[in-house]
Amino acid sequence: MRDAAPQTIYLADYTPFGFTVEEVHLTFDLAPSATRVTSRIRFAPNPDATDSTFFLHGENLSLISARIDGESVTPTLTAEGLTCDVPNMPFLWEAEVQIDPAANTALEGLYQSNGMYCTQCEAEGFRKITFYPDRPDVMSTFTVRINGPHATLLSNGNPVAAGDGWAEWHDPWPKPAYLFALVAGELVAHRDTFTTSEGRHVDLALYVRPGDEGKCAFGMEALKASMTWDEEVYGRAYDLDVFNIVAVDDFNMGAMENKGLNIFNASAVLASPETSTDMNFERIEAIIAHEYFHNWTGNRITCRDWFQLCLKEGLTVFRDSQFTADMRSEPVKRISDVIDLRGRQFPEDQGPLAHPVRPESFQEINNFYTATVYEKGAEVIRMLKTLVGDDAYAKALDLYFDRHDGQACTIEDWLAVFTDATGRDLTQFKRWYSQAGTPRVAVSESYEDNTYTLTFAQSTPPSATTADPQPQVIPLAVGLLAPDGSEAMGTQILELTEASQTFSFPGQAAKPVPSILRGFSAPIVLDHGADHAFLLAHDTDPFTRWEAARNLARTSLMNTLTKGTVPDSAWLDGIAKVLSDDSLDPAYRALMLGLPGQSELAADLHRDGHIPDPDTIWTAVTNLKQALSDQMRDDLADLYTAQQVTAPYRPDAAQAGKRTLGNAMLSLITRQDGGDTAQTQYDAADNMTQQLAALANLIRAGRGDAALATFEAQWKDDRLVMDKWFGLQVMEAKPDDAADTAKALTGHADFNWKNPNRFRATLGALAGHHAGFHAKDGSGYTLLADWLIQLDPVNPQTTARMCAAFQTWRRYDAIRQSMIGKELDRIASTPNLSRDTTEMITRIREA
Ligand code: B3K
Ligand code: ZN
Repeated sequence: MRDAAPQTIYLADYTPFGFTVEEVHLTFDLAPSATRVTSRIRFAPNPDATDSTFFLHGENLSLISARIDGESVTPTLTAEGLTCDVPNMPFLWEAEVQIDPAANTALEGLYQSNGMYCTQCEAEGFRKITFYPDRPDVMSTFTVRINGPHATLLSNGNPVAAGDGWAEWHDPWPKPAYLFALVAGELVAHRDTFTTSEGRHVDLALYVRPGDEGKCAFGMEALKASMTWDEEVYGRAYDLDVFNIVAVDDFNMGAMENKGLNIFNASAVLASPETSTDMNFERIEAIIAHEYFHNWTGNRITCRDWFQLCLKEGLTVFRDSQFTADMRSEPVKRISDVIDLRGRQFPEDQGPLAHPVRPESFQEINNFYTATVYEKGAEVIRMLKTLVGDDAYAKALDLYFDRHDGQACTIEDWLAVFTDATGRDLTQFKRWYSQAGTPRVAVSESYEDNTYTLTFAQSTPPSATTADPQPQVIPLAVGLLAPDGSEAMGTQILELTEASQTFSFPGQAAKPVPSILRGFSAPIVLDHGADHAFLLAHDTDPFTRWEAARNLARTSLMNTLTKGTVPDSAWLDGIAKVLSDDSLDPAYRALMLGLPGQSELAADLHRDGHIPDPDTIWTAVTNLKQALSDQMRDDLADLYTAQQVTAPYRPDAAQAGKRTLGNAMLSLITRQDGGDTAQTQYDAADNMTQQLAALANLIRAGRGDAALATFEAQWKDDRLVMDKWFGLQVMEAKPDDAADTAKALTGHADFNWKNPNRFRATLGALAGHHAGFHAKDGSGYTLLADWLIQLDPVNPQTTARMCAAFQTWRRYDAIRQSMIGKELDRIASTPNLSRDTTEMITRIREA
């Protein structure tokens, strides 16, 4: 169905709704193509509002009847909702609508997935269920009755009563409509219980389709660990008698924090050693924690309007990263987050889709669930904590929960608790919420009369939404190392506030080596020609030590790409030493080995005034890996053997770290033995981490066909594993074959393109294969555009999200730009293109 005409919404235009909602009663009579939704809603005039227009959102609804205080009324209907004359006093609104969950392929509102009913309402999906003021600042209690012939009938809150073919739920906590949820189907429950620090007994259940019972235990343990952690670290206890999670096969993103009834993409909750990799386990643990943590940061305290999305998302990402750091390894988590930030957020901040952490306008809010809002939003909170200190952060958070529980808030409210708790003026700091773009900080140094001096110059390039960026408050964690490698000055936080600032460190007997941006204390790009080899050998901060290795690798690659030089021995020697250092955590050593992403190298080349060539980048990276493999040839087998785990599989950090390093060694070994060791590992593997890594190596070595066939035969009935099979073939394809491989896979009988996981596994993998997507003949661009055009009318959200693959197009040569430009034009001129995709393509084309 055609979306309503695109309209730009502005933060500056916010006004409160003219009515408050006292309570909501909903009755669902479920039928696949004709579900009836009856609503009884008590409204009252809102004394805080100036506009008393009674407008209820509603999309794709057939209105059967409407009544006010029992009298039939005839509202005025538009494509976006309805208006109606209402009394100037409290009144009861009743409406009956009919909807078609079976035809809802957009997976927003009430839809069916493999015969099961489920909902996704954030951000604006509730209006596809019934007429309602579908905005986060309208909060109410909900009572829900579900009538349907299903074994499982779930909604938010606590169960009230149930009988044959019906169930009633009541959620006592006022909530916005975006947190509404309903699930109905023939599901099985994996149950447990939890007693909160306040003595509340909570029944926990993870609902899955029959056959998936064996994949629930890990998710349940992660849930209990999250509940405990939030009590211990943030003093936040759970507040209902039940907490339910449901796994759904067709879902547009990872998961959703609906009050008391979290709905998860099956891939973000189901896990077993045979079917899930260590990375899957870690991701699942983090997403379960994230959704659970939303109960306080998002649900109890929600957003006034969608511009404030980072209020809940930035904070909740920050909290889940703290949780993972506590559960696993803090440095490994920090480094992984930085890799992710540079891979996903920096391109956004530095391209046509740049927007502030708190955007000021949008057409389709679903397009703003971005790495900037989430991950940079979390970085901003991390900086705030660094600036005020741990104790003041805890005090400010307590104040936030005390002051705003039950409210719909803004970033101003959030910053005010920090100011009130610490006395600190955050006026300049607030620029992190209003300015887009990644600040660059250039470093220069001098040393005279035993005084060492560092000068920092910050600047942020202008971007699509921020024409004239002003200096930011940048906390720089800095340490100094003496020439013998010992620490001359422990970590200090320097606060940059000016465009250029100098800091002096007297009493230095010899010129020290600075270690700057320890712990990645701010989301910036640091321009610093430091002695990276020295820092790699001696730095005491795990992040900057890792960064030193990264910088050596980057320098080697950039020299190869711009000057044609061979791989640099500084990196090769430094890494060889680190790899053999058994005192270092294997997971950390594996991270040391990683190279900058190929897209990241393209961005660096572009910034330095070169035109990046994806094939050349691919070759340079491949040659560097080969050089390391050659240099370490004699040690690889021992290093590999030392990482083999003989104990039964556990997805914990210690075992996972060994497997990560072991598999990093395997890929170096494959460059020597052509895949013999990989074949042995494949044949012996009893868990997915080992099986999948071996398969990847076999494909890379050009001998993957047999293993791919046995893998398919073994796993053809497991959707989540088959997603890996689809994705891996594209990821591991040679650049010239990637588009063909993806194209062939889209012809496979199991390529269900309407399933977002399968679509992303295949075409998302192509978009992520730098040299493959940017293949010279344009085949990658055309294939992706063909599929985006096909998917758009079916699922605009997933389509729009994948358009971001084109956001970096202005970096490349004229021929590639012209080919991408044509594909963007082709998408843009598709009749009836969704609002979501139209907005994304328009922004990308304006670059
Ligand atoms: N809040 C949801 C995301 C909703 C996305 C809507 N397009 C998941 C999360 O961030 O926890
Ligand atoms: Zn979230």
